[in-house]
Amino acid sequence: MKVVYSLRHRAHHPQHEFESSGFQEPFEHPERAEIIRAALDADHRFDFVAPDDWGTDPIDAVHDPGLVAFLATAWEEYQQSHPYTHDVVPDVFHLPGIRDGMGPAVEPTDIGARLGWWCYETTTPLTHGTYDAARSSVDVALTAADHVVAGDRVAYGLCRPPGHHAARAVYGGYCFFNNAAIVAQHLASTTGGKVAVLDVDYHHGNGTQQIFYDRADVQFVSLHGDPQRAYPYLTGHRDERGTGPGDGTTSNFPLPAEVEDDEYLTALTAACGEIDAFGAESIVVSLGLDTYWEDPICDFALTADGFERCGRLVRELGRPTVVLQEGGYATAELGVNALAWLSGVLSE
Ligand code: Q9C
Ligand code: ZN
Repeated sequence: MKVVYSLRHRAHHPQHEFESSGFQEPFEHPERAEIIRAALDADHRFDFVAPDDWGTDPIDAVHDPGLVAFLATAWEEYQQSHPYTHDVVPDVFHLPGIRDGMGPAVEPTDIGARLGWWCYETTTPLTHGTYDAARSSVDVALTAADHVVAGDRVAYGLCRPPGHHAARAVYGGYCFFNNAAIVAQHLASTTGGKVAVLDVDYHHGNGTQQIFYDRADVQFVSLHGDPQRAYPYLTGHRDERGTGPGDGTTSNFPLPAEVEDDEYLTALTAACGEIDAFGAESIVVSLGLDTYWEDPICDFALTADGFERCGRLVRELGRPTVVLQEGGYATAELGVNALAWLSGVLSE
């Protein structure tokens, strides 16, 4: 299996994460990708390749072009008023209630205010190298997709930063550009066939769901912690099924805390059944490993053996598959867990 990896991910390295009303050590840090790289590198079944440069057009195909333009210069612009700031974070957010009954807001010009226009929460700092890392993550994803278009049954993009919380015009949840959505759009437009995104990160992939919510040709299927208790709280309920031409092409499986391998695999079997019934010709997997029992910020209870079984189920769908890394914060176990999931998807 091809593994697409770039060391440019390391350029995104926040010092702090403002979460639960305090500064934490960032959960999303460079070591995550390096642990996975080392585990796959030591296994002869994986061939490492470097990403190609895809430019910004595939990003603008799913995001507001203003988001790319903003992220390209925001960190440097912020330094003019706040020199030597390592982690740039908004402090005033654009919530619709602020202008309720007075018509829509217009994008402010102040850089601090623009941060809260394009970003929806406090745990996703911009650092000096964030834009470069986020661009490289997109390149990694698209290059993995390219190998699948060229005939590989499956390829893995070791994306970092992750992507599935980035919506059309806002970033957050450790995500800047929605790698999975960019790949799904690329596959849909280059192959002309139906594409399914299977999102197995612990957190609901709000960004991916939103981007394809009215689309008949791209299906979004997600298993995740119930938004009643789990980030991002506002999306991922069972009754969110798509809209307009996309009515029925979104499927959500919110799950209870402490869900174990067997119960999870039952839900994943149902999710895969929906992909089969939709008739997807290719599959993009948003692979979060934060469903692991020891994950420090989530509450599922999957094991490495469970991950291997999950990979096998996806394998049984028999479609060309692009697997993209999303979350997973039990750092020491990430290599073993990624290897387990990918071994499952490689099985015969
Ligand atoms: N107190 C991914 O796994 N923190 N993103 C929520 C709630 C953000 C997770 C804090 C979690 C984002 C890709
Ligand atoms: Zn997650």
